[in-house]
This record gives sequence, C-alpha cells and structure tokens, in this order.
Amino acid sequence: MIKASLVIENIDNLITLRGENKPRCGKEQSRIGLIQGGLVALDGDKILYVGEGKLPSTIGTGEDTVFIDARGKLVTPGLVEPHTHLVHGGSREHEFKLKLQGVDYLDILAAGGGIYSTVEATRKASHEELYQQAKKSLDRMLAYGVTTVEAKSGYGIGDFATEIKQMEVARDLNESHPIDLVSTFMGAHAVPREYLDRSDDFVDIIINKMLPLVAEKRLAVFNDVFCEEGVFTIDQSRRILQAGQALGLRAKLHADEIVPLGGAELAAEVGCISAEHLMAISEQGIKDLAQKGVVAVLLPGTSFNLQKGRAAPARKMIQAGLPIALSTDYNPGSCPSENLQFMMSLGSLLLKMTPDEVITAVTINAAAALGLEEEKGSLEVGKRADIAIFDVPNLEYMLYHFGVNHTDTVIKDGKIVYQK
Ligand code: IZC
Ligand code: ZN
Repeated sequence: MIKASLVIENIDNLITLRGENKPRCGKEQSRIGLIQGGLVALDGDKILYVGEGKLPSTIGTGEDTVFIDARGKLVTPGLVEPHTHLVHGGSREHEFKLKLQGVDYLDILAAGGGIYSTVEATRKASHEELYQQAKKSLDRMLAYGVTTVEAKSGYGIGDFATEIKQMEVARDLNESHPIDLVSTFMGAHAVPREYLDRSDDFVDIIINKMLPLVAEKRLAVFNDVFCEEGVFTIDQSRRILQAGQALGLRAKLHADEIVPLGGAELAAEVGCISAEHLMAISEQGIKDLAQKGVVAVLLPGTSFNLQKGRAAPARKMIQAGLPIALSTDYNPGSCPSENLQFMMSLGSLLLKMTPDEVITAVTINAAAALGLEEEKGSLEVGKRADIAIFDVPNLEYMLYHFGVNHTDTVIKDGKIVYQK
C-alpha cells in the first residue's frame, strides 16, 4: 500500500482544472473541475490522489503523514505568473506625480525616464542587491499563492553584462527560493539612447552577439521583444524573434500594448508561445492568434495603472477561441505590484472575465504560456504538488473581496512553504 506524505482533507471547494494538459479556450476556459467536499493526497513532490470524500483503500497514511484540514477553504493549483520584470534595481515613484498629471508612459520613456531610469539603477546595483530586492518580491508573490514565476531581463539594454547579471540572479533565486523561476531574455526592451537614430545596428548586436551567448550559457528559455511605437518595429521584432528561435529560444512578444502596430499578427506569424498585453489588438490579430493557438497573456494591473481607460478585449478574445492567461506584469513602471489576487479581481472587474475563466487564466493557461502545462497548472495524479489554500468560502468571494491577501497555506513540491 502506498503511504501519503501529506493529505488535505474536508476541502469545501477544490478547483482541480482537471482535463487535457493544454491551454483552455472558449467554453473550456470555464471548466474548472470543481469538487465540493474534496481531498488531495501527495506522495512527496507529486500528486497521488484527487477526489471526493475519504482516501481510497489503496492509499494509507502513517505517523509522519501531515494532515491539513481545509474546512471552509478553497484549494487550487499553485498560481502561475507568466509575465514579470522581477529582477531590477531601484523604483520609479519619482514618476508617479508626472503620471497623475497625465504624462504618458511612452512620453516619459522618450524623455529618457521610464525604462531608461531603471536601466541606470539596475546597472549600478550589485548581484547581491538585485538578488535581495527580487527575493523580497518573490516572498510576496509566494504569500499570494504563486509557485511559478517568469522573469525577464531587459534592464541592461546595450550593456550586456547587466543583462547577464539579471539572468544570473534569476537562476540563483530559482535554486534558493521555493518559487520556480523561468527565465526570459529581453535584450530588446528599449533602444539604447546612443542608438536611437540607428536602431537597426542595435538589433544586429542583439542578433549577432547577445542571443548566441544567452543560448550557449543557457541563461533563458524564452526570447521577448517590446514591439511598440518608438521602441522596436514589427520588422525588427520579427528578426530578433526568428534569430532566437534558430538558437532554440522560444518566442514571446509584448504586442499591441499601447499603439496597434500589428504585434498580435506578428506573434501568430512567427509562432510565439504567447502574445502579451494586447490592449490595442486588432480584429485580425485576434483571428490570427486564435488560429495558431497562441496564449494571450493579459495584464489588467497595467491597464489599471496606465490610467488610459482602456483594457484588452478579453470577452471578444474568449468568443474567438483564444486561451487567456493573466499575470501581474510586475515591474517598477507600468505595474509596481506583486499582488496576483488583485489582478484576478481586475480580470473580472476590468476585463469582464468570469471567476471561472479567471482561475483558469492563472493556473493551466498561465502554465501553458510557459510551456509547463504537462507538469503544472492543474491538480491531477502525477503532476507537481504545487498547491494554494485560500481562506475563502468560494472562488467568487475571493475575487469580490478585492485588494487583500486571502492565502492560508502554500505547498510547493509537496512541502508547506507558507502559512498565514
Ligand atoms: O520598466 O516600464 N512595459 N516594459 C514594457 C515595461 C512595461 C517595464 C518598465
Ligand atoms: Zn512586460
């Protein structure tokens, strides 16, 4: 008889997301596999049993089995964050006043602030300083129920040593912190100011010098570009993404965030795993992404914080059959918040997604945006024992009671790593 290492029992609402290990779209995005009166048993770092009522007779317990009583609670897969700029130096509260006066995010960037200001702070910071600052954020994310986080570089831009420093910090945190980190190279986050009138030369440097080294040192699994007016064009983005793909780096794209350039169409054309932001996506872009099965990673905290009264057309996307994931976009400029639970509320309040669609968006679909849907994002036998327990009577309550942390317990790889 197999002995369970940990048992969560008497679960009022157990959201399993059971089903196929692939991104859920259309009506499937609402199929959350709810079990009322559920139980989950673990065997070390893997899920051993998920079901109703009591343990089946084939599974035993012993003196060292840990029991968690989840009466009155909600249990979900550990939440997944597929889009963050986690590792960076400094902060940008000095730009808050400008924003309140209505100064545009892209105008602050064009004037040499914004991303450029964080580039300066990140260049100056030591590995240890960046590590400690990012660790503080990761601790917060874990407390919100997050067990997997994607982290982008992109604050070195012309300075490759800083890009490497960011990715090495992410690598070290992946080893030391309970959260799993997935690294994305984003050398194309802004054009260095000295290259502003010859940005193609900088694109050549990324393609010929940076990408080969990132691939050789295995510092990242994804390659991302900020395709935006005044940043990188469609043609430049295409060249950078395809050069990464040729080296084995899967493509992601910051697409149609502020100005509709056709980023979604490009993401579909090159076969990106995900297209992100999409506040200004076109009808054609929605069709193209749906046809190619690209995951749309929406970032409602950024829409909220940019204060433009606009958000991604999530309902249209779901109707068109696009799988939607949600994330914080945690970064010091457009979304300085690690609170994924708040983003989930915004998913409903701003993007008009149902709570069922939202929980799918931060679990199996978010895992799929990172290519991890086979091992994470749902609670099924054999998958990783990454689990969040929330002190709420049901999912609707969690999104409705917004802005606070509802986490009770977080389990990562079968171990309790956070308790309220
Ligand atoms: O630091 O402003 N949008 N990149 C693209 C960001 C936001 C991060 C930042
Ligand atoms: Zn971003």
